[in-house]
Amino acid sequence: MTVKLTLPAQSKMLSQDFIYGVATASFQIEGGANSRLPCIWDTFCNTPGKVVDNSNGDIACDHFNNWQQDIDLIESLGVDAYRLSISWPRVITESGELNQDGVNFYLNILNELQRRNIKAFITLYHWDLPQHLEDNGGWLNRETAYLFAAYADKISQAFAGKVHSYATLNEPFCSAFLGYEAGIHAPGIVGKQYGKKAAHHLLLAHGLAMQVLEKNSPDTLNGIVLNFTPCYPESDSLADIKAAAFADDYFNQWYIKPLFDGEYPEIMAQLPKEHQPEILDGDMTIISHSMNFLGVNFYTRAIYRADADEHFLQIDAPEPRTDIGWEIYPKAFTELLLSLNEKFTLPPIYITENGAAMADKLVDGAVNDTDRIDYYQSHLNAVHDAIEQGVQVDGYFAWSLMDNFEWAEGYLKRFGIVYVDYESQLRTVKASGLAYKALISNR
Ligand code: GCO
Repeated sequence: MTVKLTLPAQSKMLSQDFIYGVATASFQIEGGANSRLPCIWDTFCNTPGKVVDNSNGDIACDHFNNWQQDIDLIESLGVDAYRLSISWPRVITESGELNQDGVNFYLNILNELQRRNIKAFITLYHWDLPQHLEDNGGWLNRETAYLFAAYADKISQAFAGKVHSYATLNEPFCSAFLGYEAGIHAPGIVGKQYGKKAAHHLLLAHGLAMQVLEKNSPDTLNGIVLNFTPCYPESDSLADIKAAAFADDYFNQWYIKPLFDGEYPEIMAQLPKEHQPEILDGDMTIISHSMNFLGVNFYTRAIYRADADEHFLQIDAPEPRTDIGWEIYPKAFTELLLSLNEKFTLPPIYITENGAAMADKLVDGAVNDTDRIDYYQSHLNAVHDAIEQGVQVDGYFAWSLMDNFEWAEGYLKRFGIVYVDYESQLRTVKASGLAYKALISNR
């Protein structure tokens, strides 16, 4: 039974400069929904059948009221950094002005973090688009990219001197594909003609915001957070290998290649015209603005086989799996980091999310989540292996600080290293949280 997290004695991940943190996102933890504008996730949650347990983000972990105690909790874990996202509908009014009450909510948090020497890693967009912008076309409307840059401009001025790092977007793949193509995330739009258009506007928003951050906040680490689900062929057949490569371009490379190479993957030419984004002159230059860091989120891999009708067919994830059904396959993490490092000229990488949903049980005031500790151990090892082979990784964030609203899964899947009782809002540090704390403090 694993109760400890360890790394080889010489590991760079045991140096004091390697940053360890915990991560959250505004809609998933805050609640306080009455004190901000509605966002697309409010609407999605209120549409029957969209969220498994019919829950919503009205209260969530009530971090809106419990934030002080939550910062005590973060400090108690001994982490170097806290990755949080800003709720756009909390800080910007419908007419595009700063909402000072909302800004103050975050300023209080940033001041407390600073006082305790915890670095703030801010994500400007973790999926909670103001609903009034969606009513105007959302990410299918190019204008949203410019409104995002205007928000980034105002908020980065308001936060001056209090932030260590800004990520423009969290996982544009999820916003674009899950939100505007598969329709399983807000705003729930379905159709292949939409996904890549939304993706282009998201990436444009990122590039425009990078220009703003470079001007307003030149001393912070500015970049983006991408998620990767590496694609593996089911067999050695050429057809399966091609299917996996196509899926990789469609789901993964689509979001990183424009950032570093200024172009979309070649498979774009194989997509029907009406599925392609509309790219204006100069867009790719804006999108490929240089960055100070790349955030990488990793949870699992996916396996594909060739398919006569579609370019690829994803097969069911083999065992072992986490409680959300995702295969546990840490080798893909090392291989991902190596392949990104080989394909692109990257700035330093931060692992901005990694973690596992497990079927936790609170027994006698404790959660003995040794399965999650095993997950963390094997994935920390995977990062260590990539570093040993030459990849520059400067930090690692556990997803998540605490159990929270897991999007379309509602509150049924627990990713925290801290357990949340949603009735009492009582937090209990799980065994994994204690192990993470010990790893960090033993450096
Ligand atoms: C993500 C998300 C998190 C999820 C986590 C588990 O960026 O995908 O940041 O919000 O909760 O990934 O699905």
